[in-house]
Amino acid sequence: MLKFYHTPLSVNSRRVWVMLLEKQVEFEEIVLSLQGDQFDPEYLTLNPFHHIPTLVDDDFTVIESLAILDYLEAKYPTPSFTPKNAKQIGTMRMVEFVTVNELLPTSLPLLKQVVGLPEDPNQPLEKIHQKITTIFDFYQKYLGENPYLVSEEMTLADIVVGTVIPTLKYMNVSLENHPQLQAWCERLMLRESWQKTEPQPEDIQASYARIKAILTQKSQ
Ligand SMILES: N[C@@H](CCC(=O)N[C@@H](CS)C(=O)NCC(=O)O)C(=O)O
Repeated sequence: MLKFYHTPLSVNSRRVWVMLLEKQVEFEEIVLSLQGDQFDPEYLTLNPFHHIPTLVDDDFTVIESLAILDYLEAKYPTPSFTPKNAKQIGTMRMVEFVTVNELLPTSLPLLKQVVGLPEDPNQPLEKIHQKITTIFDFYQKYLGENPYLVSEEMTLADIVVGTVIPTLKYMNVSLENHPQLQAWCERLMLRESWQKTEPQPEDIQASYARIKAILTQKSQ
């Protein structure tokens, strides 16, 4: 059976968790606290970068959440979350990479602030919010009046963006100027996979000290 090493509050984990539930595959869940257990020698043999998520499928180990999504998509093709059309595939990948390479790094200073780390004077809040608006405009351009971001059906792009955006409210990022994005997000959140993996506000708040410790270690 698949073994899924993860931490429920992590957005990097959640996209894989949602995918496993959407595919309805059986898996064993191994929860890491990230309070040192990610450095266990046994875990480091699976993931030398001491990160979650990690997926183990018998003798094959996959790290990096986007690679895990691709692996699951290839191994369990039904239901499919990859379009067939070249432009749609290109759009799906763009949206996935914009999320991990633009949205997550841009919102990191907001997370740092929420967990109580000092504000970086080189990254004023106004500029961060402007950049987030640019990213939301980008998503909304592809969403238009469609039910999903890149096609009539849900794709990996919806899973990747749709598991990050709901966490941004904890960083005071609002969707009020992006009503289509807001409606799309609310629709995704009605799905069982989103509801089962939705972090509880009290768990998020309780995790701030742990996130602060991880972010402090990273910047040293
Ligand atoms: N690019 C990786 C990022 C994984 C990642 O940064 N995971 C964080 C939690 S969100 C982690 O495991 N941090 C623990 C550590 O760095 O020791 C992916 O998408 O899987």
